[in-house]
Amino acid sequence: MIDTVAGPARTTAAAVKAQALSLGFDLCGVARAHPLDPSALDKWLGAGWDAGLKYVRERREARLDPSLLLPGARSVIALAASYAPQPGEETPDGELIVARYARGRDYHNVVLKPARKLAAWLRSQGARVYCEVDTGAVMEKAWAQEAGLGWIGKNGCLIHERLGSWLLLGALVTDAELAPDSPHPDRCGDCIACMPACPTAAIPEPRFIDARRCLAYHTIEHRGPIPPELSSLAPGRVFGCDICQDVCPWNRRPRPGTLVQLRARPEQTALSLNDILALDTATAWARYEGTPLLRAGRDGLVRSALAVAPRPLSPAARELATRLLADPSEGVRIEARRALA
Ligand code: B12
Ligand code: SF4
Ligand code: SF4
Repeated sequence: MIDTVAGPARTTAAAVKAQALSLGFDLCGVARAHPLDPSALDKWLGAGWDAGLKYVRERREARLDPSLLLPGARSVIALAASYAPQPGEETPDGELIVARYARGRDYHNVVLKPARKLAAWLRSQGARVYCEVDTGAVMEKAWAQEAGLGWIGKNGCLIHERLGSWLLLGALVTDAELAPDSPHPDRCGDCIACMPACPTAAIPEPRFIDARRCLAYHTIEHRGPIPPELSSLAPGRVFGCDICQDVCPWNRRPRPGTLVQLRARPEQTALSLNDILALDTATAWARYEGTPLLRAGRDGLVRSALAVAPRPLSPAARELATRLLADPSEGVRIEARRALA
């Protein structure tokens, strides 16, 4: 593809990609900005699979049309940073398992920082840019597939042939006209390993996740008690869930990632149940500030720990849970009652 410069900006796709890689991203691709086919998002919302996540539903139109985020949008720059394990990395002992993406620094900041630097550089080249990571109204997986970074697997995650799906995504919308890459073909083939592996049957159809049944939703996004019929199906998954990615053949030997801040820290990988049951807000902040774990807050972590704690509780855990029957948080009180029942 010829890399041409058009519009107001003085840059090329090749220059943007070189800049993105120098900032620590593992992958960068370009798609032409256009309105997305609304059918998949509308099907997901219509079926109630969004579990009432307000931020997705409320910004439906902007999610589907990048020109509503940036008038005159011409290109979408898709970015990915890998958090694949380092060679020889092992999961330390602990009753509570943290999802892999949450074992390092908070990716919202780690990935947003270089994305903002890339946006600033593009602006210095005369382009206008919309820049958000994760929380913005951008369908990051759809753009990543269209920009050739990988394909959306049946487990609902974007997969790269050599990096697997241990990727965090970001996307910039810009008025710079950049030579687009070709969309990535699907490589799942006949495999369906992830679908029956999901313990809570949260993948009703290939590529669609029913957040109402997904442990990632319940342990990270949701406040309040977790339906016991779900939490009992994946003991120990205290923050997020990786089961549908762990079973994926493309994740068997992924190349390790570049950004050191995303590397797993042992103290954030497997947590001690008794430590979490004894957690107060000040300790939670001191221990987990700057990590994704604080997104659930002290109440969310303690609530999830009680919900997914392997049963029966040890005598020490029972004692701690008994104290939590009088906790100020209603979600914690309810889960403490259930754990002791
Ligand atoms: C809401 C949300 C969730 C929800 C819903 C998940 C989901 N798959 O939709 C919940 C809370 C359950 C969740 C869980 C997780 N999430 Co999340 N989540 C998001 C968020 C904020 C929006 C996703 C969204 O809009 N979903 C609605 C559906 C309809 O949209 P979509 O899946 O993108 O679908 C579009 C395309 O994929 C396409 N499409 C969909 N289906 C089909 C089918 C076919 C046949 C075709 C051709 C196209 C197609 O069309 C859709 C509309 O354009 C994104 C960030 C972002 N801004 O995009 C992160 C994001 C998807 N999450 C991420 C992560 C890391 C996770 C977890 C792995 C965390 C964890 N370990 O616990 C789990 C994974 C669960 C799973 N198996 O997907 C990463 C995924 C990285 C990757 N490799 O794909 C993202 C991109 C965040 C980021 N910035 O890196 N998440
Ligand atoms: S993250 Fe866990 S609960 Fe959610 S779809 Fe994957 S396996 Fe199922
Ligand atoms: S487990 Fe199989 S079907 Fe599921 S995402 Fe991986 S390759 Fe695709």
